[in-house]
Amino acid sequence: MAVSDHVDLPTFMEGVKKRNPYQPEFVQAVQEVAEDIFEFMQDKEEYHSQQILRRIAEPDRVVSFRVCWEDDNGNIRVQRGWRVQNNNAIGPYKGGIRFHPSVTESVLKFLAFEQTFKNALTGLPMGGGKGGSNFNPKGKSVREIMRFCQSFMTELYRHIGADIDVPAGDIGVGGREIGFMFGQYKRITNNFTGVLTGKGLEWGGSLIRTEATGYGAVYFLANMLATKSEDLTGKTAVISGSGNVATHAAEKIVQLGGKVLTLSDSGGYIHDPDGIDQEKIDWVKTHKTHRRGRIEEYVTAFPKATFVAGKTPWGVPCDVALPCATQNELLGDDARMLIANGCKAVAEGANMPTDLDGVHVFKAAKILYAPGKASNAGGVAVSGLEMSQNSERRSWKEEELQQMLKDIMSGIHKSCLAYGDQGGGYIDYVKGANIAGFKKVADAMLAFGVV
Ligand code: NDP
Ligand code: 2IT
Repeated sequence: MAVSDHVDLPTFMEGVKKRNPYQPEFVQAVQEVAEDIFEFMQDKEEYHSQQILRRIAEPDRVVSFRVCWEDDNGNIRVQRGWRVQNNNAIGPYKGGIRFHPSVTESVLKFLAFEQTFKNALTGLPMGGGKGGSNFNPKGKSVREIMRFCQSFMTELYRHIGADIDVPAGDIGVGGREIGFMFGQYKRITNNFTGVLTGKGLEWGGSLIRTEATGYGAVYFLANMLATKSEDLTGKTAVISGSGNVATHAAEKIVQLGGKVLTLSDSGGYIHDPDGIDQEKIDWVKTHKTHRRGRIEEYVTAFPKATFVAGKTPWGVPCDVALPCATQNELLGDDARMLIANGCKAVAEGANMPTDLDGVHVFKAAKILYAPGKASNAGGVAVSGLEMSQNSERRSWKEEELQQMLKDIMSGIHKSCLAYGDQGGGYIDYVKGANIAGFKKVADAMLAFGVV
């Protein structure tokens, strides 16, 4: 018997913890997946003997580099940059770039690991990767952001390529930053290629990429509700975050007849009992994206709303909840509070917003609960469609893309049902997503042998 054979879950996790000291986010993400995969693998000898999960939980490579830039006062600033290339069994590495002071190797490793399963779920040929820097864009001038992005790309360019690794946006990286990075890539390589997604429409971007993550999360939520013969009409929604994902999730909830009660940022949350309608969402988009303002100022523009400093919005009673800000923003007690207040469904727009305690609470309560790797996959899915359009050197129509996004989200929902249906009307979407994503990557890895 090979030495690898049939270690149990606690022994496997001991090893992960030992090999990744001081990387709690990465260990957490692996634990959440391993809990389901160990059960699934029980009678599947080959996955064990070939150590497939052990190999997926060890990034293909982690590139770490120094990023020097000069601020507007002439000071030399030094940041850390990374690209984690987790797994390319089913396609080129693919995943966003995050600029936030909380970025560490652990955070990017968890995100690249999650991305591997998420990208597999989309049905498109994309492997998993993630990159970023501990650079804090808040309070920086546009020229400083540009210089930082250029410096970041001056190293990153040698590790990426349209058929190698295709980055995109994430927290702190939107269309403006993608523009600066694409400009620098093109300048260095003299190569106009689909090496980044989330590009502007004039230079290779795809329609609906900006909206896709938030819209996709709400399509997934609607798919879950439909299993109970329900829809979003008249439902109240609590949303965290006020960036790309949160504002587009809010927009789609409103379009489908729901009422959005909250949005938030790292300063706290706003609660608008009248509902955050399209006009108010447009105000938030302009305020947060163009004016780089704080959500707190919402109450000045819309005085019926209240602002609660330093808190997350999970105590506000609602029918559905969408955490769309960041990892570990919804803890076990928040999950218990949501359920006590009658929340029926949770769809994660962010990556790993719910901590392990919270995940277990949602599973035990058997509510409709979609993990980010399933419900926020719409963004990377449309990124995949942007890659296809770039390869074809053409742009598809908005209606075509809208339909493809809906179909992809329904396809992910079906995959979750295939592996997560527990009988008695309960679907464990976490289990369904983990197994469906794992199986596709694992079977490709088996085909390649020991590499
Ligand atoms: P944005 O930068 O557009 O917005 C991030 C939002 O989350 C802001 O409101 C921000 O508040 C808040 N936030 C960020 N970090 C923290 C923190 N540590 N504590 C509290 N609030 C925080 O990012 P996105 O909307 O693109 O990303 C949000 C989430 O969605 C992330 O988890 C990301 O990985 C995930 N995601 C994004 C996709 C995309 O296509 N963009 C695709 C799939 C997932 P503040 O302004 O105060 O910083
Ligand atoms: O977490 C994610 O899926 C993203 N930030 C989007 C990645 C992408 O390549 O579009």
